[in-house]
This record gives sequence, C-alpha cells and structure tokens, in this order.
Amino acid sequence: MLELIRQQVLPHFGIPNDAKISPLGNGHINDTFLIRSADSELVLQKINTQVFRAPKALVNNAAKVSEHLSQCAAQGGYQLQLIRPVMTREQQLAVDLGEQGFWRAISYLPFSQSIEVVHSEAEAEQAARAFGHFARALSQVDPHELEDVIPKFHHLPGRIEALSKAVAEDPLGRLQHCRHWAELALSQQSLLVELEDTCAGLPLRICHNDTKINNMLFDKRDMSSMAIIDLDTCMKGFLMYDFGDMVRTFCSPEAEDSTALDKVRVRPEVFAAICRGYLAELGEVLTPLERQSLWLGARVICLMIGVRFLTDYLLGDKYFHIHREGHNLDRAANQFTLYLSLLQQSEALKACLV
Ligand code: GN1
Ligand code: MG
Repeated sequence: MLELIRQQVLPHFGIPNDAKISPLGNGHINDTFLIRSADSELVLQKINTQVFRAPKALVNNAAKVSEHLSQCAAQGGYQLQLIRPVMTREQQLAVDLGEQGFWRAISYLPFSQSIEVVHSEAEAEQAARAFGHFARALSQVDPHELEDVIPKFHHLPGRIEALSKAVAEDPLGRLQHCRHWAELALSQQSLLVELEDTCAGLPLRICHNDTKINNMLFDKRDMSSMAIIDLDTCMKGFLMYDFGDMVRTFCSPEAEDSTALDKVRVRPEVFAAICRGYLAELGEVLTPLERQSLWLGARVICLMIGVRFLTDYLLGDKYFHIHREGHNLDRAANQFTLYLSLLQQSEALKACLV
C-alpha cells in the first residue's frame, strides 16, 4: 500500500514521493494516513467503496459542509477550526484509481489530539458543546442539499432485520458464541414502536452521524475543543442520533471494544454533562419533540451499533475492520452492556433532559 501511495497517489496531490507516510486514527472503515513532506502536512484517505458505494457523494457533501462552516466562521458564527478538502492538481476533490482505490486528502491540524475515552465531566461537556455548535451552524442549511451517502444508515428496523437474517442463516456457525446477545437484541420490539411514533414528528436536519469522542479534536496544548472531524457521514437525519452517539462513546469509562464488561456502564455524571453542553448550544434550536427524542436516540444508537457489530461477526467480519479474532463480538457485547446500563438508569438519566 505504501508504494502505491508514493508512486500513484501522492503525485496527484503534488507531494514528493519521499514524504513520510504513517497510519493515523482508529477508523473502522477507511484507511487513513498522515503525510508529511518538507513543506506540507495532510491527511490522506482511501475510502472504503464497499461501504461508501458513492464516494463522490461523500467528498461533495464534506466539501459543502466545510464551505458552509467557513462562511459561518467568516461572520463570527462558527468558532471551531475547519477541516478542508485538499484539491488534486487537476482541481478535483478526489482521485479515482479504480482497482487501486478512491483517494482524497484533507487538511491536518497541527497540535491536535484525539481521545478514545472521556476522562472528566468537563471534557464531556466541552465536546458536547462543540458537536452542538457544529449542528447549530448547519441548522440554517437545507438538509436536502446533501446526498444520502449511505441510505438507511441509522435505520434500526433495517439493522434488526439484517441481524435476524444473519441469525437464521448463521453461515459460519458462530451463533453458538453469541446466542444470548442475539436474543437480547431481537427482543427490543417496543423500541421500534416508540421510534416509529416519534420519527413521524421530527424535523430532518444536517447531522454528523458519527459523533464519537474520537471525531472531536482537542488542542493538545490546553485540551480545548479544536475541530470536528470525519464528515464522511454528514447527511440529513435526526439530531437524536448525534446525541445518542455522544452518549454511547462518552459515557462509558471503557473503550468500545473493551472486554472488561463489569466496568462498562453509563456514568450518570457524564450523561448530565453531555446534556448541559449540547443543550447550551442547541436548546433554542430544537423543537420540543426533538428535545424529548434525545433519550430515545441514546437507546437506539447503543442498541443499533451492538446489532451492527453482532451482524458483522455472524457474517464473517466483512464490514468493520477487526484487529483480533472475535473483535466484533467483543464490541457487540460491550455495546449491549452499555445499552442495558442505560435502561437500568432510565429515570435518573431522563431527568437530565427536562
Ligand atoms: C464506523 O470508521 P468510523 O470509526 O469512523 C461506522 C460508524 C460506527 C463506528 C463504530 C460508515 O465509524 O457508523 O458508529 O464505526 N461508520 C460507518 O465505532 O459505518
Ligand atoms: Mg466515521
């Protein structure tokens, strides 16, 4: 891969082929590299076209979001730094090398740092405020301006149906290792009913759709919020899911793939900090039903990612990159445990949102 990057990709971005190339980040889908040459630093990504079937839509969406945020920033309405597309020499947003991949580059922010686990309430509040700030700046844009990069991305009924099918077929005989998790996931029918009733009344907005804590860059000099990254899944949707992904990735003291299930839980004080930070930015933007839906979004996202990891485990780890055997099962078990912890604390957590 490194030779391919040097010989065939870097020239399109005007980067000399003696640049230093190192892997960057912990994404589960795309391959990401930091490219350092004598006079520039940028982030290069090979987009996973099995997952992003229309990669041009992805780069177009990201460019539109970044352009809009930069206009907001010029008028004082957006305070975070921006990740901008780096154009090819041919003035394109990406280079399509066919079998050799679809490649795009974006700016790298010096002094930036990402974290995998939230350490304090202050960190959670600050990051939630930043994601809220991002959503507020985009709330002026018609959500239909962005294409649906992955249709039915946050669609729990479809994800549950895919799990049911994987369970019924069990092509690799793996169900024996995870039957109780599959049963748990498939027994949450009441959530589907609640979801259908709520979605009917929610406005569509431009959402980030992957508001993990590691998609928020901190300034390593003072740990202040620096930028929101990974605009790959920006498209229309419901803000409850952006709230949900923050809850999912900020609240547990353990990483998403930790096998220490006895330590996986929702820290209520971190949940409360997310609510404070997010609502400080968005409180006046959200409709009453949207605000009420946040609690639903938290439950749906935790359950849904567990369902997605488990389905991928049963089907042979074709979607999420894995780094060890059983990795997707470990992730699923972790996320279902977090989901149960949310349910156990329903009353106290819901109270943070009123
Ligand atoms: C994937 O690759 P990454 O980490 O940005 C996934 C998200 C999941 C996440 C789980 C396109 O995001 O939906 O929530 O893993 N992205 C896609 O950590 O499926
Ligand atoms: Mg992502």
